[in-house]
Amino acid sequence: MAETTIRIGAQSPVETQRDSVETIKSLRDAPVTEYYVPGHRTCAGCGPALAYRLTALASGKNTIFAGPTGCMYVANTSYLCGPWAVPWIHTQITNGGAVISGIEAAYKSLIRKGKKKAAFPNVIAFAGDGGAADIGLQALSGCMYRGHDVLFICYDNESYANTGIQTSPMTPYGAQTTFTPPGPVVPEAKKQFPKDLLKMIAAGHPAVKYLATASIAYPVDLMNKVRKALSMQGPAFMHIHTPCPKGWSFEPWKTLEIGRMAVETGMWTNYEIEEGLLKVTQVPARRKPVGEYLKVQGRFNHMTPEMVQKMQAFVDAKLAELQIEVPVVAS
Ligand SMILES: Cc1ncc(C[n+]2csc(CCOP(=O)(O)OP(=O)(O)O)c2C)c(N)n1
Ligand code: SF4
Ligand SMILES: [Mg+2]
Repeated sequence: MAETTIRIGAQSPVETQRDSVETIKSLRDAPVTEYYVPGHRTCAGCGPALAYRLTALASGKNTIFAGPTGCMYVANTSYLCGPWAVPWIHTQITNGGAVISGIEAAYKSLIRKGKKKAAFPNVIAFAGDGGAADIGLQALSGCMYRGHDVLFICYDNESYANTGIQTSPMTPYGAQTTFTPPGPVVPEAKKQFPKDLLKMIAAGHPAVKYLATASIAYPVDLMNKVRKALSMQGPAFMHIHTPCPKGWSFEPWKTLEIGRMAVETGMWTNYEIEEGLLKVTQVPARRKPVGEYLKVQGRFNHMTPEMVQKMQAFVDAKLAELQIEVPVVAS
């Protein structure tokens, strides 16, 4: 009987270290070649579309995107047409993490066998909060746990936007969605506070060496974090705050202003965790009360002073956990 050899476990390593990329010092210094180009059908002022554009600018030509179902698939594509000037694949909303795992493993295998001479690519999943924190969480967790050399990005518009603005685990307390209308039974609309997705990934996935939050209102910081995530070997995770004018009910020209206000009020904090060390990357000189952020968005327009106070207490506790001690001062 002929002998069969089956190799189990570690195979010869494949060099996946990418060329080092320079830190971007200011927007003037940012790359100019676009890989997410005009022609899509997202709403005017769409925060997720801006996050995509900035991510693609930072990651450059040697990138493959996987897009779980959501606005960043549906509103970006029409028949045989999409805004990506790099390879892109649609995945089910459930399985962005599984698809990027497969792409990464296939490239490693082809390179190992000498069938692919090209440099190892940046493999990025660009999933909504539903596709990352809820329906797609299992595949995300599996991908991060196995240690694939990929970047998984959750663009957070705080709802299942594409199907009509339904609540997701990332929808803030107090927000109206089509599944959480305020009324006599549930006056606060959404009753729960959101999941802490980054903390979940950080706590339970030892292979992940780099995690970061970012905001489209701080584009240089966002692009540098994408580059840093891609320069690491192994899985990286980013959570990006992406205001959505349609779902949050604000005028489309206020997207950046809303993004900035989220950071200034403490509703969002930009930080990174590298090899277990947490560093806050934007500490506002003074904090605005959360009410200033809430009152400019129609989704919160039913909130009573007591509900706003409950939100303030939640934000204060979160910032205390991050050791941010900045006093709240009304403008
Ligand atoms: C298994 C499954 N359930 C439900 C849907 C319907 N669906 C398509 S897009 C979408 C919303 C996705 O929300 P999110 O991931 O947050 O992305 P967004 O639309 O907000 O950009 C839903 C529920 C689906 N395609 N597949
Ligand atoms: S609903 Fe929101 S996320 Fe979707 S395309 Fe419009 S602005 Fe963008
Ligand atoms: Mg969403």
